[in-house]
Formats: sequence, structure tokens, C-alpha cells
Amino acid sequence: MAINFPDGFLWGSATAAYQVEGAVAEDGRGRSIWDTFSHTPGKTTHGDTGDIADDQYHRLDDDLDLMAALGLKAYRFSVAWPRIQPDGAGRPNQAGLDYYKRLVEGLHRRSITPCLTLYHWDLPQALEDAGGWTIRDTSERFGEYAALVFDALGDEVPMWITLNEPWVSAWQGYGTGAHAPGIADEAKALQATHHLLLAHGRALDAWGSSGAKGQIGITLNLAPCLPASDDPRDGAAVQRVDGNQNRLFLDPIFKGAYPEDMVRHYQPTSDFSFVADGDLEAISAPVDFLGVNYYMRHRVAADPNDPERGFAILAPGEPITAMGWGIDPDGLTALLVRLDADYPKLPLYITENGAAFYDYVDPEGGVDDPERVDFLDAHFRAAHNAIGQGVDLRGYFVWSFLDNFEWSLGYSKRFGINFVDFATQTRIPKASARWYQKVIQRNGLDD
Ligand code: IFM
Repeated sequence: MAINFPDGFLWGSATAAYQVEGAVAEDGRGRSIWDTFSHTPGKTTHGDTGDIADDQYHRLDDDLDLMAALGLKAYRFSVAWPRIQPDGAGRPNQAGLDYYKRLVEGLHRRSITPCLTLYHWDLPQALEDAGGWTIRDTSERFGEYAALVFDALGDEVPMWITLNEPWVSAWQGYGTGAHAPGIADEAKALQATHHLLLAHGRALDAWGSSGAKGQIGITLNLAPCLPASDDPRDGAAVQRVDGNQNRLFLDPIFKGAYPEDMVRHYQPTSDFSFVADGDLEAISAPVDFLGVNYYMRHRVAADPNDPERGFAILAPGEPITAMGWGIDPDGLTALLVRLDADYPKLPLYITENGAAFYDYVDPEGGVDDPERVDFLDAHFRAAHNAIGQGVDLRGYFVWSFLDNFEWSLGYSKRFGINFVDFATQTRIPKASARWYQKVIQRNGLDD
């Protein structure tokens, strides 16, 4: 069926600083936790690092031209905190600010709306050395950093995101240790959860006093959860996964309280004494929109070895992506409709959705990726379905504009709609990029 999106629907694509910029030691940039982590033997696939990545720092104009050729209406990028404050505190590094000014001006010149994320996981190493997200002070430092960026770019950027996927920063960074800084400690993951949320609150405070124009929100990676069976123990396990992945972030932001079942659940690890008076008011200060990153839905079973606290996320059935993630567009509709029902009505954006597949350059020099076209087609339709059910969805950012550094998996996973030959830094628009160009032009999908 042919479908049309609402007028003005914001079609974009996204990247993040450490995944694409490279130039990690240039123009005064300090070290981040991802520099340290990726240079630690055994932490990333093939020992890959973001030292060069897509070299976007040096190829900015070419990449901007590529965005314009694609017809993008918006580009979501992140600012590397260690470019602005190399040690995470104090006066701003002008060369770092200048880079992002150039990026934002380049977008405006091409009529592409800049969407700026303040934090996409690259904490200055100096702040990690002092305790990182496990301590309150980091939230205060983040508020100061945000104020510097608002001051420099507040008039130029219409769309701001405080944090990208705080669940990943807290639970992969401090819970499993699969991400930087590589700590595996549930109590610390809870502290990090709170201090990240408080950092969001401190950025909102700074936003209020900055006089910056535009809209501000936060991006969460949310995953709907289904029980593996009718067994009530599976139902209880679903509540635990939903609680950790979704409500632990949504509830403080939109309801001003941590979910009671989660506070009880984590009682053996933490008494939540890190929550000080006024924190939840700061965290639940109004935002203009919610950014949703959707990749998968979880099927959850009880863990027979730990029926009270445990759970198992089952391996997805076919089809799956190169990440081994299940392809489930209906999960996106379900998620958007649930957000609309359970939380205050406000504009939503899909700030990331996309997929990794095994892309390669064919003998003619092209990259055909029909799986990605099918994936995006199905998810765009799922989003449209949610709009039809009354959800106020305003835009959609495809992850990612370029193949890039996929964190602990290095360059082994390709999410881009543009192929990157990492040896030469050549970009080749994949078939999905050409397809997306038509979607944008048509503001919808054909039969
Ligand atoms: O590459 C990441 C991105 O940085 C955050 N969201 C998920 C993407 C794919 O794993």
C-alpha cells in the first residue's frame, strides 16, 4: 500500500562523534573513555579503535555534500565532550567549538536541519578517573559543559538531545563492562543510571538559563518486551526486563519517580541513597520531545535458576540482522503506541533505527543491500501505522549515515546507508541510500 507521511516530517540520518570523526589527538581534543577502552587489548573486535574512524573531521565538506545529494532534511550528530573540555572541566577549547560551528553552518548552507546530541558515550577520561558516572560531580560537570555548548551554538541549532541511550552508558559501561569504561558492578550501574539522569536534569537547568532557541529532549533506547509463554513466571520476568530497560529511565523523566518494583528489585544491591532532595524534580523538568532509538523487541523467560530476580532474553527467531538482532517492525508500532498511552503526550522522534548487514562492493563498484531496504520499508510502515493510531511522531533518523566504528564490535558491523571503504575512506551510496532519497522526495512509500 502507498503511504504518505505528515507534511514537514523530518527525514534524517544519524552518526555519533567517536564513531565517525577520527582526529582523536587534534586541535586540543582530550582523551575519552572510548580512547582508553578501545586501546585496551581484548576490548574490541580486531583491536579496532576510533582513531581514524570515518575521518569525518577532515572530510566534513564532502560528507555534507553527500547528505545534500541524498536530500536529507536533518542530520543528527554528537559533540565530543573532550573536544570542548579536554579534561571535562573549565574553559572551552575554541578549536573544538569551531569544528561544530563549521558543521552546523555547513548543514544550514545545505538546508539540512542540525540535530545535536550533547553526549553519545565519550566521557572525558579525566572525569572517569575521578569516578565517572558513579559520582554526582560528573552530573554537575555535564551541566557546565552543556552550558558552554548552548552558549556557542544555541542560536544555530533547532534540535538538541541531552543524552543518547543512558541505559547503554550505565548498564553496558558499568553493569556488564562490554562498553567503556568496562566495569561490571550492578551497584555502580544503578549509580550511573541516576547520575546520567541527573546530568540530563542539569543540562535542562542550563538550557533554561541560556536563552537558547530551539527544542530539547533526550534519546532513550527502548525495547518492548513479550513473555515467552503464558506462564506467570515469564510474565514477572518481562516486568523486570521492561523495568530495567524502559521504565527505569522513562518513569523518572516523565513521572518524577523511580518505578517501585525496580527499587524493590534492586534492594539487595542498592538502597537508592544516591537520590538527593530535588534530583527527581530536576530530572523530570519538561522536555519538548522524546527521542526513541528502536532496534528490537525482547522475548523474555523466567530464569529457573533465579526465579525471583533472574530472566533470560531468548535468541530471536529468523529473520535477524548481522548483529543477531531480530527484525520486528511491529515492535516499533507497539512501542510508540505504548509510550503514547503510558506517558504524557508529547512529540516523538525516531532518533535511530537501522540495521547491520553483510554488505560488500560488487564487481561493478556498487553496493546492493536489499535487506536494508526491506528493513527500513517495514519500519517506516510500522511508524506510519503508529501515526495512524494517534501517535505524534515528527521525524525519523536512519542509523547510520555511514558505516562506522560499532563500539566493541569495531568495524566488523556495517550499519550505514553509505558504504565506507576504511582503507581509502571512499564513500559509496548503497542501494538503500538511493531508495531513501526517493522516500524523502516523495514523503512516503509507494506500493
Ligand atoms: O551504533 C550504535 C549507536 O551508537 C547507538 N545506538 C545503537 C547503534 C547500533 O548498535
